[in-house]
Amino acid sequence: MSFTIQSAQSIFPGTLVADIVPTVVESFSQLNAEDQLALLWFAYTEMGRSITVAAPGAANMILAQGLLEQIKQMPFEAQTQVMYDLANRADTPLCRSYASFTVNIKLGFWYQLGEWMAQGIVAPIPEGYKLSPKAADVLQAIRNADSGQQITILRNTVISMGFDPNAPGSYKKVTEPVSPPTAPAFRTKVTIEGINNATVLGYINNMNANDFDAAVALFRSEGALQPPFERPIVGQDAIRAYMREECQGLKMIPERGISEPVEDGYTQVKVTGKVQTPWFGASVGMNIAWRFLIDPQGKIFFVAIDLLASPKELLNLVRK
Ligand code: 45D
Repeated sequence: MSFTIQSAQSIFPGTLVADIVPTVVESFSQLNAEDQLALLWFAYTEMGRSITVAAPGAANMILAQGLLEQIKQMPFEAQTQVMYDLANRADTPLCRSYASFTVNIKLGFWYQLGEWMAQGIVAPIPEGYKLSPKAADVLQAIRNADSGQQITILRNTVISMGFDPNAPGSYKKVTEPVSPPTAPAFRTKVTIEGINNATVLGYINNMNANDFDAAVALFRSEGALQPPFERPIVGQDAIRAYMREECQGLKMIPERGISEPVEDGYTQVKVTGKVQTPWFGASVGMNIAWRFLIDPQGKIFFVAIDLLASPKELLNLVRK
């Protein structure tokens, strides 16, 4: 038997992922636009009491500036309508522009609107707004999640807003400036308890150095990378485009792992640890597993990144 991307997806089947994320995102999507906006406002401001979100870099925000200025000039009613349209995925020019943004620009766009809502420049959530019982349940579910799960829920609700005329999964052009890789003298080298696989260590070290070309070169040409709750991204070019858009400034802090040979000269490796996003820095460490399948030539055939169900899962290195 030889591996396929599909069969590779089920290596280390005992890994418990944070199912709460897709469940809550799905319930959220069934709420009406008023409830959605109010709920996000409550969740975001409650979270902001314990963790701070970093302002996005100016270079990345140039693309959203036009839309933001346009919204800033509008009367409150029109501003509210724009936000409802985004949540309703209405087919408007503004919703189409929003959908063309990269993930970070979408987040930066809402970051700015949130700041302006707090300052009274953009229409706030009406004082005393009462969530429907269903929305209140969704908010409670978010409160019960850990901080890494909370920010993933927030992120995933924001990225699906707007109107995307393209087929889902069609790859958008890279529009953000890419920072140069860290100079060799300044690179960090991780150690992972139980792991000395050069490909795995090289992957993490290159990702931490923002060296996506070197990280991609570790993949087989038709290899795949599967982000949390997403389908695999297949092929070196698609993986590179994805990394430039979504992996800048990530800090990966692997802790421990297990490696074992499987059939046909392949090796499966599971590593657990934390990942920090530049949005929240060290104040949120997401509990993550990487499940690698390395081919006989030492190339990455497949790697899945999972958001773990609980911190206890960091110690789950069982093979089956
Ligand atoms: O609607 O090895 C208001 C990969 C109210 C790659 C609002 C990875 C109204 C390979 C509050 C204004 C990337 C997969 C809205 C590893 C309203 C690899 C605003 C993993 C919307 C390890 C809301 C990386 C706002 C990971 C401003 C796991 C919300 C990265 C802002 C995870 C939310 C990154 C923000 C995450 C969320 C980042 C900024 C989860 C950021 C989340």
